Amino acid sequence: MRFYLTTPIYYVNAEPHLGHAYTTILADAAARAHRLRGESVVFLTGTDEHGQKIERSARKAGVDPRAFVDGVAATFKALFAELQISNDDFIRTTEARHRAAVETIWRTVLAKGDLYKAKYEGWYCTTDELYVPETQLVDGARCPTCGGKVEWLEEENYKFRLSKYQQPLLDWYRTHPDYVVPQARYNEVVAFIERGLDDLSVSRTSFTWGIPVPDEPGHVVYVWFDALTNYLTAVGYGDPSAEAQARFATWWPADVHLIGKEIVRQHAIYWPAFLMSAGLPLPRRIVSHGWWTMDGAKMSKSLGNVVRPRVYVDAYGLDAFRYYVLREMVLGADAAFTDEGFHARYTADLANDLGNLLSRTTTMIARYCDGVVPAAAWRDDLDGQLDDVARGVIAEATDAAANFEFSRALAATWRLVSECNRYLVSREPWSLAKDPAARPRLEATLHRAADVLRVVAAPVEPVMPASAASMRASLRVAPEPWTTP
Ligand code: ME8
Repeated sequence: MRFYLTTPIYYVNAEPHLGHAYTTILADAAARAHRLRGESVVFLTGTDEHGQKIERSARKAGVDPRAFVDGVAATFKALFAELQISNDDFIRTTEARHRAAVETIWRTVLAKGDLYKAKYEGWYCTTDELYVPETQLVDGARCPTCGGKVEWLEEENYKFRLSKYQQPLLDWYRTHPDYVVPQARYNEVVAFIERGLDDLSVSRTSFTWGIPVPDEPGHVVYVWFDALTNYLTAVGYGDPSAEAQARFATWWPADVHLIGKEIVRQHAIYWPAFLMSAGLPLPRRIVSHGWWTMDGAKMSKSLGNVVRPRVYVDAYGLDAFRYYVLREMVLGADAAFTDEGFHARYTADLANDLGNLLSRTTTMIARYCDGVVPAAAWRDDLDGQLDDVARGVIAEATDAAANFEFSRALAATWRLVSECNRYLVSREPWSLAKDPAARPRLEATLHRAADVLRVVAAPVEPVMPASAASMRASLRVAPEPWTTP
């Protein structure tokens, strides 16, 4: 069993914010859950470092693009280390291995007859690095995706015969009804293809910060054609060594490309078409999530309305931050990040529900049982009910996590935490402890509470690895896989 999971590679025009942290934490939780199920995992993230936007940002900063991208890429790496992201690789599109991969796919697509020279005359959004058809402009001059001002572009390009892949893409989508998650995004993709696909410019000639088009001086590869190829590069594409070829055969196609909803079209239409042209298998699934908003607008580098993860990690701890973002955002929907929301979840879910259950259980085991979890030789209906809830919760959390729905997985898990707190309140082990005749009931009660915590530690682990470890340490139980009932 192998699982190859990717995040978008992030533009290095500015330092990372909550949005980048979120996608990467979500991917990290999924990667950890798959590893806990005994699968071998490649979890890839990285940075997208070419194109006009980056070149301009470097110029604005008064720095050479190479030095500029080195500096910003380092801030992404540093943040991901702080967030304890367990990525297996970090790709930068300015690396030699990536240039080799882009040259290889370019030559393959050219040999297929899918590239031709043409002149592009039209609108371009540099923020999104997208060609914008006149008909899609908002207010005659704004990008429909980011709302920023588009620019008029006239330059010689290579075009990719995207139109040729309209029917193959529709056929693919008809036979893969779960290809893009959630369903609403799938429907948008199919509708977009059905409206008709125009050929797409895939090289640029009015600036130089990019991968040179092979044998074609003056052209650099369009940044999206360059960036999407990163998913191939990381598993060995473009490297002729036997080791790399074997790696590519093992790991391609990717199991999941996890992305934000604004880049579904590039991943669900352009990328599969490039791969079909190159004769390569398509990734198995595209999972997209919604936006973090602030003051009603998408949090973005260009608007500057951003949350810096470090502020919350420093104030509340890393696990609380990871918990909040994964619990708060329902997959596919937007979510508002607020200080009040963060504080409320921190207090209610972590300190009160889970924190109390753990502290009262371990305190009583220490006080009444010399710190050793007792055996359970006694039970009644209340125990049976708790076991039923535990079984249902684990089944739901497992299913939800497999679908990147960590909010649902955590909500289910916390139902068990609350149920167990209620169980303790009904049983009153603190009163049972006063009556020697009630000893079997006391031991069974503490056993069961400890066992619920053991069970809860499994779905907690991918989200809050350190907390799961400390829960297990205080109960003296060994780490165990995700699916323990
Ligand atoms: O699009 N809420 O890079 P990018 C949630 N380089 N997620 C957010 C977010 C928000 N407000 N803002 C950003 C690019 N993200 C390209 C990708 S892939 C071959 C090339 C996250 O720096 C989300 O995952 O603009 C989104 O898709 C990604 O960052 C965009 O990052």
